[in-house]
Amino acid sequence: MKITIVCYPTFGGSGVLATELGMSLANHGHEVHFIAYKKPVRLKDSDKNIFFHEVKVPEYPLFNFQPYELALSTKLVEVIKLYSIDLMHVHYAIPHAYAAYMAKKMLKDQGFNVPIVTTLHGTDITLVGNHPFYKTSVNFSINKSDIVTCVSESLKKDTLDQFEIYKDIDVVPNFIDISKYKRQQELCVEENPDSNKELIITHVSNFRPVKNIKNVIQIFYNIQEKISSKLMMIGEGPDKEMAEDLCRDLSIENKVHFLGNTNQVEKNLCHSDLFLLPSTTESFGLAALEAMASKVPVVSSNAGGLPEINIHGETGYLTDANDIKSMSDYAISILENPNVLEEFKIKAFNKAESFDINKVVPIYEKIYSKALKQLK
Ligand code: GMT
Repeated sequence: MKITIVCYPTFGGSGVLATELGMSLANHGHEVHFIAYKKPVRLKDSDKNIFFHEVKVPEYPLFNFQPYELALSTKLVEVIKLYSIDLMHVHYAIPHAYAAYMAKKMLKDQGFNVPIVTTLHGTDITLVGNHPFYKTSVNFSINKSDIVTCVSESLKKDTLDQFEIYKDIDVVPNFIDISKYKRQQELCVEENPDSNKELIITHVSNFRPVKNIKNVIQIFYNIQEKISSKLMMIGEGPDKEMAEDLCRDLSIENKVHFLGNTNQVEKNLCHSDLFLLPSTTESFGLAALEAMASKVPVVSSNAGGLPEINIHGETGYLTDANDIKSMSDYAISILENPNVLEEFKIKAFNKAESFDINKVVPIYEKIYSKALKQLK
């Protein structure tokens, strides 16, 4: 099959997932064409069957805002015709599903019939998409997609509650390549065989307000009072400076390391003992799943789809997003006893295995076949 994947090229979960999916489809022999405004950060150059097409939006003084959707739909039409593409898979409704619908209409006019699969990721529904400025268009483009998928049962419910959707929505969970994490764990043990080390707590995100970064720092503050530990903060984003200030105010700046963005999160996670994710909204929590695949238990909020991944009392614990005390107590209860920690690590990894890439990518392949069949 020849597939175009439209996604955000950034470190955010939707772009990461779309890139991993595309690379896996290419491994399965499909021809995959990524379309984005920049090369996706996780996309490897060397992969065969993979193409990248950049959407360029030239500056023009009349435009206060550059018309990205226009440039994207034009690029879709061009690529689909040039490479005889069978199907568009767009990740994140805004503005990708909207641009795909325009492309589909233009192509139809020229005698090409190309279906759209839209995957909803979270903030496109729960935060941005339902804003009155966008809602009508988001609702329209979801309904006009040939197949709609979303990444958790919780996001499906939110979508049906907040929009008027008359299409079926298939839940296809996010995934990880468990073999990659297993390999990394072996390397980590070789590099650092001494297990009597200071405990490492990790947080990975885009440091946006929904990630509740302030709580990550507060929870770590409580942990380090009882347990010798350090905190690794991975990512970049608007609340980073506030978090750095808070660390200084609490005099823990020497124990908190801000590492910036990374393309190889598994290398940091394999040395970690606990992952914190107190988000106020989280449709799935790919970062939590990546931690679990690295044998790291998760203390998280119970928001959105997190309870579908993180199992309370088994792979970690869940509380309300602002219940700093319970999160701190739960974290300490896992970390203070090496046997308990080991048990949580094993269960976290076992749960992550159920989200392995080999289980999930074939579901997308079936969905593509269904979308193509529906055309006939
Ligand atoms: O978490 C973010 O702010 C980034 C956002 C994105 O669109 O990349 O992540 C969303 O999609 C991920 C992949 O499906 C999910 O794992 C995240 O839970 C979801 N984020 C939110 O719902 C806040």
